[in-house]
Amino acid sequence: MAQFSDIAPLLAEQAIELPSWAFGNSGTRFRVFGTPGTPRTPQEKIADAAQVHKFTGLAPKVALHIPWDKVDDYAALGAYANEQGVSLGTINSNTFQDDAYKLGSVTHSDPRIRQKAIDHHFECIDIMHKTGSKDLKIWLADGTNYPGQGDMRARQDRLSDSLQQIYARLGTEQRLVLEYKFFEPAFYHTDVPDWGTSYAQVAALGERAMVCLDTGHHAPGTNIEFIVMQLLRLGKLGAFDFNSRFYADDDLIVGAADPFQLFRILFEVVRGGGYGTDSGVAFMLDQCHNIEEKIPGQIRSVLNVQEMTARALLVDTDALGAAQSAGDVLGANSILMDAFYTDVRAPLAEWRESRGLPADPMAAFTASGYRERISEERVGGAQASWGA
Ligand code: AOS
Ligand code: ZN
Ligand code: ZN
Repeated sequence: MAQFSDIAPLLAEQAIELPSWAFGNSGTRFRVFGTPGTPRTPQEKIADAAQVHKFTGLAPKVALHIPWDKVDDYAALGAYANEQGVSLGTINSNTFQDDAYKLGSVTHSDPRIRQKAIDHHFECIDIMHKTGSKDLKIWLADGTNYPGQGDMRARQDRLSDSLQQIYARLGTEQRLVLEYKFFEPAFYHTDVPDWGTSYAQVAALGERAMVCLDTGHHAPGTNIEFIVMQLLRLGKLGAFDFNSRFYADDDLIVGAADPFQLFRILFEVVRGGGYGTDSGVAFMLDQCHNIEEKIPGQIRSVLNVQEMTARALLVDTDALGAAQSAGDVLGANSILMDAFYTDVRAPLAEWRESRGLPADPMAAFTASGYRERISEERVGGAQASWGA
């Protein structure tokens, strides 16, 4: 197995983008629970996200969601983020909260509604120019609930046409990443249900259109690391939305439900050249914290990704390759498992200290008094929820 000292420099290349919506109140359709100190504005969400970076050094960017993070002056918002020690990242569009989109957005049969959805993406691209964002992330709620309700083929054709118009509007440094999800909110068919559909759509657009893989968006039992391998092989893995799931799209803390799966995914990321500053794969979290505190929840999440990345980097790939070539089934498996079972928490604590970061980010955040300060300061005004 590789030594921790061998992989330490690589760990410095890790950057995990945080979703602004993780800092707002969240819940299920049964109840949204409030937390003292919850942000009321996009600025307060960014300030909270900056705490995660301050204590972990892992999360230099914050992804925004339009219109949840709508402001008058995006350049000023970007400057504010920089003052807090972070910068603005991916812009997420939203075509799922407007009555007009009940039967679809960019796939809608009514040209006026389709245009409204396309125009929303144009607005997102205008914002990206002001925030300096590279990626436009599109997740669509489009689909149908009953067989016969819609013409699936025509909807796919309209999707293709809409995406072409959006893609054509991007600046030369900007990318479109198309997220897939197998069901919900539509229950019979979804217009972008799987990686194959997303791949087919983005491949038709061009080089700067990529697939976004949300780890919670697959049927139980899906071999997600196979999809990671395939998309990297095809040069089309643009971004991750990391989270974990026990049942459906649970949006729980990444690595909480199945750390081994996270390890397997990250091993394929490393194996396929998807790790590191120049890899072109954006690591993002897409989580909601319903009952746990949000800033500690995000700290736990980025540390989980870091721990599994370190373990994935520790795999002795030469020995693994040799075992695979020799047909040594159990030997190959045990080489992978050796790395997975390596506890990297102590060396990572040392690694953090060597970089001027706290050995225990969670304890350092608790000791900082930030939680108490925002609980006192942020009274009045409406707390941000998962939406606005
Ligand atoms: C929805 O299920 C998708 O995961 C989206 O990426 C995201 O959660 C939503 O757009 C909120 O930003
Ligand atoms: Zn997502
Ligand atoms: Zn989701």
